[in-house]
Amino acid sequence: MKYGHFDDVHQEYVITTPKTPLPWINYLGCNEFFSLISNTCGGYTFYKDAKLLRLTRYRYNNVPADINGKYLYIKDGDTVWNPGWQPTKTELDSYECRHGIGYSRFTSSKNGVKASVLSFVPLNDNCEISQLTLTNGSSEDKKLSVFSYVEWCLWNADDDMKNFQRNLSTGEVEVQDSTIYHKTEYRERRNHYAIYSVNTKIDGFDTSRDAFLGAYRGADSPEAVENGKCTNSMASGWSPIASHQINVDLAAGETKTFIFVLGYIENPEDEKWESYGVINKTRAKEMLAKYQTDAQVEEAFAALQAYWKQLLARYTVDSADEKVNRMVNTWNQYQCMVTFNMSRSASYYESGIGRGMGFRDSCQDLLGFVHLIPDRARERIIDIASTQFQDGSAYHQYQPLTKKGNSDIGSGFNDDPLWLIAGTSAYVRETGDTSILTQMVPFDNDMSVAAPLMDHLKRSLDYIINHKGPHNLPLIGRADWNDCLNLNCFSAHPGESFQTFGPSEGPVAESVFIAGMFVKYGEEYAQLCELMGDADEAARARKEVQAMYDAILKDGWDGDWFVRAYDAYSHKVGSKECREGQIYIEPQGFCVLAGVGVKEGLAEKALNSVKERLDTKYGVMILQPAYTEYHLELGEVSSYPPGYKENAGIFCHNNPWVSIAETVLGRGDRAFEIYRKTCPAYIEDISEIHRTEPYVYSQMVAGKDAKFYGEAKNSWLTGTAAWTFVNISQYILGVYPTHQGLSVDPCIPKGFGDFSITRKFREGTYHIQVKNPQNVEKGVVSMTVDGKAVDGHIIPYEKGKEEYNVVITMG
Ligand code: BGC
Ligand code: IFM
Repeated sequence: MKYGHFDDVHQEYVITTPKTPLPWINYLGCNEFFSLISNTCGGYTFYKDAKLLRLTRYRYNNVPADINGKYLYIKDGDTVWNPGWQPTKTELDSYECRHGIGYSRFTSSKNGVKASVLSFVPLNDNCEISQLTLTNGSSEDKKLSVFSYVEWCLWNADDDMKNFQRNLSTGEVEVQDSTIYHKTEYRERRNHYAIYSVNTKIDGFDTSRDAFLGAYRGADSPEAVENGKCTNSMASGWSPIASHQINVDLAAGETKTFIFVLGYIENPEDEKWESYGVINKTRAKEMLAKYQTDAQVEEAFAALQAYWKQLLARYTVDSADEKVNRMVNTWNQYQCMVTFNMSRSASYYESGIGRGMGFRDSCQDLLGFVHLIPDRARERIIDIASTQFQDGSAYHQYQPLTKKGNSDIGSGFNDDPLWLIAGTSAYVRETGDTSILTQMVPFDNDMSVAAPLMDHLKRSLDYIINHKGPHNLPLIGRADWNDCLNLNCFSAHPGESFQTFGPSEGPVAESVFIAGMFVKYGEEYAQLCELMGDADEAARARKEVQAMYDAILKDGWDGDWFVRAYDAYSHKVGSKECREGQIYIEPQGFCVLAGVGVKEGLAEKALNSVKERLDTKYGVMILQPAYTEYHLELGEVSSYPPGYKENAGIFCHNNPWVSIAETVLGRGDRAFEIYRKTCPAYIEDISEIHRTEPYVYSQMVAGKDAKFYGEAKNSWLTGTAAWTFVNISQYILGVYPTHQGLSVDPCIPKGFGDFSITRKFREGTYHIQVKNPQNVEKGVVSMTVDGKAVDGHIIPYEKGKEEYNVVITMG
């Protein structure tokens, strides 16, 4: 069942009912100011850091779900309604929400009045604009009142929902003309405040939540709206809000617009006060002056659209498969941008107060983002590397505002170091910019101990080399990519604090997955060494890679698939020797995509085992059989009920690893089958089962052992976005950046037909036509570049050249 449809022309998803199975959200903002906005106008706003600089409050665990947003109420006689349906939930005569690229547009009507709200964050200002257009489509003149409503968060969102003894006494506001200023905390060391303004004279306001809503009421029935009159309340402590009242006379057929601006302002120290206690409003007024007229808003909106157009034009495909075109050209790349910006911090499943930026997560997000804005990728790599320790290990997370490693969580996830090589290699292959490798980067953010980035990568590699276990496989530490495989740490309560009172032999658990990563990224590191003219170091790395390869074949192979790990007692995990959890997806995908076992014929066996044992109609499960009991020696993985999350869920993130692995073997049909099963555009018509947004990937779909088999959770912020984009763009469609130039080597399903790709790469635009007269799955028989035959399938990069016309013939 569908709750809307794709509009490919406008690159929008059109939601036609507010009653979607779960809130279906969008993200506004590209740089530092962000809003989450659901299809019923729920969501919240923050500047840079969802935990530390939260502008508006969101209410977690609320019933009904998704309450608190930026609401507009329309009072028409006795009827009060919202263009996004919530919170009044007044039945609408029509409703539509269009989630677009960096904007959302709501169009609804009630009793002859049509309201359209366009919300977006303009490119160069820290604010969200909501342009309300009201049209009286009835034959009578109307006297309406419009009420806006946002509830301020007292900045630190974590403290905001805990520290009531203090917070209920700190709230402060100012009101001047049509602008409400939220200045809580300004009187201490702070230099920031928020504003909510509208471009017209107002007929009243409220800044006290209790005054606006009334005692014992919620946002679904504000007393002020019911009375048709704000109370001009001035909040002092308690819960400050911002509400404007605008009385609107709307003649039959007439249209009026209003521009609401929610903004964040930072004043330098010397401009803080107009007079003590009265904030300096100059910068706020300058910002507001830019968004006073419809023409200004239209211009800002056009600029945002143009910005996105040129970004998404960096990789486009034109094939006979409209779903592939739709995902590649729009939604997958869009989700890559959002995950790059948010890491795993703020979504409807990540509270924004828990995690900051993840080390491994952000490195992987780079893989799907680096072709869009390489400069921002560069900056991110430096930020991430700056949280590395001198021994090559790394903080698992860091806070985006401070960019400092998070010591509550610390380090010890032994896959982390290698992801830095992955991200850096992707950046250098994309841009050819080797200057990043010589840039001095601190350890643990301490500039007095710094080293060139290349040295950081060496330490990443050496960390693995220096931390091997009894089978010469990498030690897993607290966990590897699979956070829940806690083989050394027996956590008393799964998911809570880890205690390392492991077995007396010490933390010797090993990971075959990290071994596969080492083979892949050890080789990428060696290539970087060669680029830097260090042949000796490249040779050293390759020798280590070979040793790891051999160790995998010796002790990481189980007969029909790769072993997952060795636990702290050196027992196999993910082996036919186990009663449950016999086969795991991660080492099958990653070892094979790294090339392990290909020439020995093991890779094919491993992938056939995946198909036989892990495949479902909704995607490939992470392991089988599911753990039915809790295992102290395995940790959190066995804490989930069977079929959910890391315990036999369909973890979408590593489905592309298996799909890529299939392309390594040249099996295009199977690679595409795996791609298709989790692909949002392909499963749109089972939205009542899948439930999360049909335009983006979710982290997990419940596996076949789960009660709600096929139901997705944790949409938006997942490494699935980057990895599926890497898979479809670089392996299936086959346009892969190498240090020498773009390689084109597709691996497609039979019957996919000819297709063309336009790809911006360094200074050039590549127009690539792929012909497949023999209908093969893989193989390039010839290539011409600008009409001239070129051997192989790497388009030689020519510095400064702007246009390349390439024809590839498969066969
Ligand atoms: C979740 C994982 C997550 C980890 C770290 C676990 O409870 O299941 O998906 O990565 O916590 O936050
Ligand atoms: O790899 C992790 C990721 O860092 C966070 N989400 C879950 C994944 C698998 O455990």
